[in-house]
Amino acid sequence: NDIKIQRALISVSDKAGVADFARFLNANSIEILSTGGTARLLQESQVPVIEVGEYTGTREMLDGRVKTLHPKVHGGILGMRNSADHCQQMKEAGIETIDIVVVNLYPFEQTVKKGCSYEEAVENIDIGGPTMLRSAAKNHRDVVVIVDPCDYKRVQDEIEKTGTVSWETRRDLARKVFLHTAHYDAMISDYFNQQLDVEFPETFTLSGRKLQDLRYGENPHQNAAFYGDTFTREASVASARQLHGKALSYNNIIDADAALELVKEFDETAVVIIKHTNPCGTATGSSVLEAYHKALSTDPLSAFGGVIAINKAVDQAAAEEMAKLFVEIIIAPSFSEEALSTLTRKKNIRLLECGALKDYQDQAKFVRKVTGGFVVQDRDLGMVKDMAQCTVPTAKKPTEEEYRALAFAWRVCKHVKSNAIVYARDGQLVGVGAGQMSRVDSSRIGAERAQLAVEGTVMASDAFFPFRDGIDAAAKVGVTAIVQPGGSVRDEEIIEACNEHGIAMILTGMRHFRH
Ligand code: 93A
Repeated sequence: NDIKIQRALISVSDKAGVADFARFLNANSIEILSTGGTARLLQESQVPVIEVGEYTGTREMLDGRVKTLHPKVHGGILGMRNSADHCQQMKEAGIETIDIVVVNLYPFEQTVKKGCSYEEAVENIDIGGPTMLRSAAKNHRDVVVIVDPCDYKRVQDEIEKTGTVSWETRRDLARKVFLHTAHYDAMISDYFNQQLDVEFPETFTLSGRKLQDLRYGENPHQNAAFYGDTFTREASVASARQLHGKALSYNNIIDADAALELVKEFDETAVVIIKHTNPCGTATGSSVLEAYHKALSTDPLSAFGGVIAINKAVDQAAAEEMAKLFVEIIIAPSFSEEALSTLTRKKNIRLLECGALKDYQDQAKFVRKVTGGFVVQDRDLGMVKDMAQCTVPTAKKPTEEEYRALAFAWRVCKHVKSNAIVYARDGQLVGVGAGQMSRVDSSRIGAERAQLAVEGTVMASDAFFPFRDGIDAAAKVGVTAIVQPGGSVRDEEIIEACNEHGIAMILTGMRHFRH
C-alpha cells in the first residue's frame, strides 16, 4: 500500500543530520511534531515545528520522563488507516495520524562506557523513545520509522523520487528498529547483571555489531560474518585496524585471535607464529628481529602460510625478514613507517594494527555454540604468577635457567589444543604436540617433529600425566625439567619416574585444557 505522509514526529538524542532532514520534510508540506531539545534545535534552524506538549495538550512533565507517552501520540502512530473503526475512534479522540517517526534513544551505552553513577545510568534508560519506535515499527504497514540517522538520506531519496516510502523500505526500517531496541535492552540488562554481580543470568543474550560479512565460513559452503562485542576495550582482532591486504577470512580471524592471545602472555618482546590455532613458533628476544628469527626456527616448514603476532611495534629490520616468508597475516600493536612500506609491497599479506596491548583484560564471558544450545564460561585468564612459589615434589630442583624456560613453556602450553605438550628452552619454543587423543602421543609427536635439538629442553603439559609413560618419553629425548598441574591419582608414580630419570618437576595446581 502506498502511504500518505502528512505528519512526522521527531525526537532525537543524536541530532546529527536531523535539521536538514526536517527541513526537507517541511519543504514537502509535512507537519513536524517534536520534543523539547529537538524542537528547540529545529526552530533555531528555521524549521517550523509544533511542540508535542502543545499538540497533546499535556506539557512535558516529571523532568522529561513523560513527554511523548500520550494516546494522541501513540494512537496517531498505531491506528490502522485501513480500519474504519480505528479512524472513527481517532476522530472522536481528536487524534491525527503520525506517518513518520524519527527517534533515536538516550545514549545509555556511551554514558555507561565513559563511566557514570548508578543514578545517571538509570536516568539514561529511555522509555518514551523505544515505545514510539516499537509502536511505529509494529504499524509499519502505515508508518515510516527511522532509528538510524544513516537512513535519512535513503528515505529522502525515495520521497523525492516517488512521493512516498515503499512497503519494502518500511518493513526493512521496522526490522532495524526491533534489532535496535533489542540491543538497547540487552545493554541495559548487561549493566544490571554487572551491578548485581549476576554472572550467569537466567537468559543469556549476545549482542554484537557486524564488522563485516565474510566471503565464507570455515569452509566455502558455509556462510559467515564477523561481529564485534559492544563493550570491549581490549586490543583484539575485532578492534584492530586493517592496514593492508585482502579482506580477512573466517579462519584468518580465528588464527589471528589465537596468535594475539598467546603473544599477550609476554611482557618481554615476543613473536608468535600460528597454524590452525596452534603455535608452530614462539620466542622472546631483545628485538623483534631476534624473536622472529628464533620463532621461525622452531618449525620453518609449518610457518609457511601462518599468522604472525608480535607484542611490540614492528620495525624495518624485522619487516624485511618477515617479508621473505609467505604468511597470511601479521598482527601487531603498530608498524613503523618503513616496516609498513616494506610489507605493503607484498600484495597477499594482511596487516592488522591492534594498538597497545594494555594491561586491561576483558572480563566478558566466553561463549561456544553446541547443537541445541551454547556453553558460557569465564575466559581463561588464569596464570601462575611466580613459578618459584609452586610445589617441586621431585628430588632435583629446577635451576634458575630451567625456571625461566618452564615459565615460558607453561605460557605457550596454555594456548595449545589439548592434549598439549610443549618442549622449550628459555625464550624459545622447540617442539609442540597438539590436539592428540593421548598425552603420550603428544609427547612423542612434539619431540619427533622438532627441528631444533630437544635434548636439554624443558617440557610443559596442559593437564596432569595419567601414567608415567609421558615422563619416560620425556626422559628418552633428554628433557631436564617438567611443568604440569599435577593432581593425578598416580602423582606418586609420576614423581618416582622423574626421580629415577633425574628430572625436576613443578606442579602448578592449575590446568589449561583447550578444546
Ligand atoms: O524520558 S523518556 O523516556 N520519556 C518520554 O516520554 C520520551 N519521549 C521521547 N524519553 C523520551 N524521549 C526521548 O527524548 C527520545 O527517545 C529522545 O532520545 C529524547 C529527545 O529529547 P529532546 O528532544 O528533549 O532532546
